[in-house]
Amino acid sequence: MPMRTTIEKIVAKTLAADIHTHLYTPEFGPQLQLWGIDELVTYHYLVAEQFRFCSLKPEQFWAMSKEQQADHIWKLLFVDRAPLSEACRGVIAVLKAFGLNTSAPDLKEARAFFRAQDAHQHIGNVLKLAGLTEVVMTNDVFDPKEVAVWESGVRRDPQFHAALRIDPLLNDPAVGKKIAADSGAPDEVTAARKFLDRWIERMKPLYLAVSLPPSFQYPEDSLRGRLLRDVIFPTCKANNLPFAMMIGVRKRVNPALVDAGDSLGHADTSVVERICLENPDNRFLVTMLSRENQHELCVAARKFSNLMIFGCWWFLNNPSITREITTERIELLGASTIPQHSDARILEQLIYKWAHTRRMMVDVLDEAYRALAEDGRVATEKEIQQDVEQMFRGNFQQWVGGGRRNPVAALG
Ligand code: HDL
Ligand code: ZN
Repeated sequence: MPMRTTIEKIVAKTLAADIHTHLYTPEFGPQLQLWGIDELVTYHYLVAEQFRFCSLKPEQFWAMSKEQQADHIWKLLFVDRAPLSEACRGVIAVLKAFGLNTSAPDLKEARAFFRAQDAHQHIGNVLKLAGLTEVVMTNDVFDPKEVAVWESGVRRDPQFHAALRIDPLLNDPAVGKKIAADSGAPDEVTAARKFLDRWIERMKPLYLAVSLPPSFQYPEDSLRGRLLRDVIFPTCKANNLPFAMMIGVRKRVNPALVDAGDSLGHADTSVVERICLENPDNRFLVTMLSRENQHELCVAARKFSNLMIFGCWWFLNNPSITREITTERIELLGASTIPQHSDARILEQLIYKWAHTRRMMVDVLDEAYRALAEDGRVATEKEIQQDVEQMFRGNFQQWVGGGRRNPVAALG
């Protein structure tokens, strides 16, 4: 069997763990658990794109209902022109996966289809179509809507793991002060530790996570610097939890676009190296938003085995760039990284985000194994399977399961 055919077969059938999404189970309610065609077509990536083709002002767009927004975007980006962008192609791929008309003049058929789905059964269908064993949520304990669900004692779905996201605590000094004031603790550090311990106990997260600006520095004479040093790193170590840092986002460069208004910047990768060096017993998951930072991150991961790099985040999740990043990761790090996460906000996005990832992985792996063969060693089917399993699931399972890599037999 030709090498490429073997790779295609293995990549297609190997299930993946999606380590970063914004998805929820139905128990979290319709404001948090997003699915269906109106949510797909009003994804904030498409909200940003539609402003490029019309003269609507943001306030006019936001004044429309969700369905009116979806009808407007569908006509502008999918009917009046070819849906050419990655985010547009994604919606088309989802419609095709469910056998719906990808050239429909309106959303009537799609709306009827999604409305006819049973929420829980639909989740199972989508995970199967996407080739996933599980997903990790992004649980914002500073969102009153989400806090209310946790306090109601939400039923935990074994395929939807929790991740404790703490952006406000680290990026807004007022939040640390408020936690201290509310808890009556003597200072922000003590209060923050108690706050996190309580949420870790309740949520049982697989990791703690934060997104950080390009200007992020450490050590830093700031509340964030003190919280990282005196609370986050010790808390993660004490609970044997990885800490995920997603670095490089510049929030709301155009506030009027809301979630569609964020941008990126080049960050200082030496900060990641310093944090890994100073916290050898902590495990870190890191991704960065600037394409140039991704190459620097590959080199950092060669220096620190407590650094697991993951995903082609956000503006990097486009085939032209994911191919470059995944190739340089394999060239510098072999199969020891987590190539992709979906970042899906709407359930059915899993289908296209993972289909596009698998399409890219086949090309990249085919090139890598061909080069290996030309250099004199033909990888066996078993070795290819082992590499794909490790990248799709094994590396993450090791990382959240304690980080032991191929435990070395105890030295005699
Ligand atoms: O901070 C994050 O987790 C980002 O992924 C943002 O949610 C961003 O808006 C996004 O959806 N990116 O894909
Ligand atoms: Zn995200």
